[in-house]
Amino acid sequence: MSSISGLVEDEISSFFESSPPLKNKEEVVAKLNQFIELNSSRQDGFNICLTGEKRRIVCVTSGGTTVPLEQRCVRYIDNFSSGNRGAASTENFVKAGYAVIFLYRRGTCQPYCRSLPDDPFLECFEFPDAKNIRVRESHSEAVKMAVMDQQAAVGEGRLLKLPFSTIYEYLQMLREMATALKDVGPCSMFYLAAAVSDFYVPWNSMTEHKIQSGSGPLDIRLAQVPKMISILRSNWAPKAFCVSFKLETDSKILIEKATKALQKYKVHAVVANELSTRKEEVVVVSSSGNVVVRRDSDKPESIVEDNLIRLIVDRHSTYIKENHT
Ligand code: PAZ
Repeated sequence: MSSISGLVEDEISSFFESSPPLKNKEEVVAKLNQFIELNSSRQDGFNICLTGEKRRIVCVTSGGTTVPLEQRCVRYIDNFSSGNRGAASTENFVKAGYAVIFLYRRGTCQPYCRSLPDDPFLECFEFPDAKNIRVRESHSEAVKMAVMDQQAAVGEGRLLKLPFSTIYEYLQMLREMATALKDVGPCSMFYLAAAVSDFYVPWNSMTEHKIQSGSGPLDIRLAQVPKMISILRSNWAPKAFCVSFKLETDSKILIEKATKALQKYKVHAVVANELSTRKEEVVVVSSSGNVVVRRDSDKPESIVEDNLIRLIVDRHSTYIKENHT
């Protein structure tokens, strides 16, 4: 694996050095280590395991990062992502036998909750009398399935959920995660579906207090966020299988941009998707060619992630076979 240039490394170091430290770092690291230890000691013979292979662990990132404009943040720039892709992919990875670290933006879509209404508490429950609360008949099946599936995944130690909001939190957590997963080697995977800010206001050039509106139009200079995929691949977790995502709104440039990302960051696959059709189809771009993956349109319940994760799991199996020592 070729290492990244000194310039990129300097940019990455200065990003982290100037970031506000993660508030709950010890807690995050402890949860991560406990989860990884539990799962990498398991050889539970689930259907995709190779002989002697440990349980696979995937880190799924989901939702958009925010860029604060003030240190005591009132305003921020956001990145579009509902978190649907990450949540649906997590469910499919758990079903395929993986342990999933779900790194998600606070408030975005959660695994097993896709069939629930937007405001489940207010819409799913009713009070037959002052002392009791119960699920409305119309939602009982969806609530039962959501609760059972989530409790099973967490109970079996297959799902760890860690929230972020800002670009600073996301990248620090990603680094902790990659470092913690380093020894899991080829059985680990990064599935980077989060929509990560490309531009940000460096913490030390950010105003502390709320920007005042009295002084006319606002000029803000945004710095470029260093691309962390390169250091993830070369230093943090070089043996992990790595899938990144490329979102475009102009379908004419999508495949070209995804192909460039594949070559530049040396990931194993790039999932290319166009904003308006992302729930119908994606293209998996890799060195073995481009594969269009579609939702089964003849099955109303089908989602594109069912077929996407099947393909990614297959590719990961091949990668493990080729890299297993
Ligand atoms: O979260 P969602 O289901 O609304 O959308 C998923 C997505 C488009 C954010 C994801 O598939 C993706 O492409 N993420 C990477 C975005 C980027 O290029 O930064």
